[in-house]
Amino acid sequence: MLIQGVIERYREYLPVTEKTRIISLNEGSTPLIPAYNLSAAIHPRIELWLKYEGLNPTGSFKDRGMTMAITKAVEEEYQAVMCASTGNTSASAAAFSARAGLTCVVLIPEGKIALGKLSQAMIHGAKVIQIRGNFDDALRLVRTITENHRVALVNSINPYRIEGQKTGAFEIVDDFDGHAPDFHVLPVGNAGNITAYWKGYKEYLAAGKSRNLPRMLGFQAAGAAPIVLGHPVEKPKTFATAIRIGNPASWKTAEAARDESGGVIGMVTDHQIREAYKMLASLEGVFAEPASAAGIAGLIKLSDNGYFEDMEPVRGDKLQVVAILTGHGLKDPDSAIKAAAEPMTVEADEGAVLDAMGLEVAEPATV
Ligand code: AN7
Repeated sequence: MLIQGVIERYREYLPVTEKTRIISLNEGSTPLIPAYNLSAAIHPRIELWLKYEGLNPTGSFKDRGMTMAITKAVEEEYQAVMCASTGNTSASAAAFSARAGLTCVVLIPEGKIALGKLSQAMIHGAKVIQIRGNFDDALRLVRTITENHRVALVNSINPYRIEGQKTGAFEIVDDFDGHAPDFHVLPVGNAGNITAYWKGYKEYLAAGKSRNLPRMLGFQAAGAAPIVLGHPVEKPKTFATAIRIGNPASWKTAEAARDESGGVIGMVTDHQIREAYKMLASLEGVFAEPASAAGIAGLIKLSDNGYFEDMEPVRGDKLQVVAILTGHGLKDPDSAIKAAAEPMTVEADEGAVLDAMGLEVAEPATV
């Protein structure tokens, strides 16, 4: 079967009609990868799966919501769209807008978005405007401008974004042949994704496609943890720039996902995020961006605190956990280079290379 995007795959659950012109890059249908090594490193009773959203066309989960938002912007005859972004939303909006022939304007915090994301917004021809302020300032401006002008807002406060993103939950349940995992782990920034996944799980249960619901476990960076602290953070700080957000737009629905599911929204330090980021890459061969590793860091923290000790699996003898790896590691090469060991430089000489490899130069063979 030909690969298709999330609107075609799940059209009966989405607000489209036969007449809708679908703008798609064949997003979604991302792999659910078993993480044997990480599972063993975290807890003997945990069976961890990684949903690798970095393999979407623009390298992040944002494509699921953006195909829907841009499709509807075209249907509603907008000529231009606009978003605030810590990077991935802008990359996705720029790509889908290019495909649809729409003008795309992105507002980003100056100097605080990863190189890969900036390069995407630029090459797809978006009008990139850097502001001397943070994401929350940018979103405030975008809300005001799109209220007063005929420009579609494509941040996740646009309900079509949430509709598209909920398809991630459908895919997980479909991959597991009709059940949700015991726990669903993900990073939380503007809180659209946790809102969308919870909506998707509930809709699939109601439709009789899933037998159960997961507990939702969301994690913010400690320097940008408004939901955990219970108040907005004016100057959010973290090296995981994707989730450097101090006043999430979907705050209330994130709390509802946590409370209705019996889950947790916690926080992890930059050190814990960096360790999880390296573990993912070195133990599993999966390269995700720093923000994505916040979920894994949170899972490790909960496990270390004994959270899973009294938990009973829905089936089998393992606690099944799905972690959403929201963005590809190549989005942010600077962070990878800083976190990893420096490469060696030697003369172009066999002896020098063997020496660097820790091997000895072979003695000439004796007859
Ligand atoms: C890799 O691109 O907010 O809680 O403007 O890029 O749904 O916001 C990105 C967020 C997690 C948090 N992981 O998701 C943006 C933006 C990655 C991200 C999040 C983002 P939400």
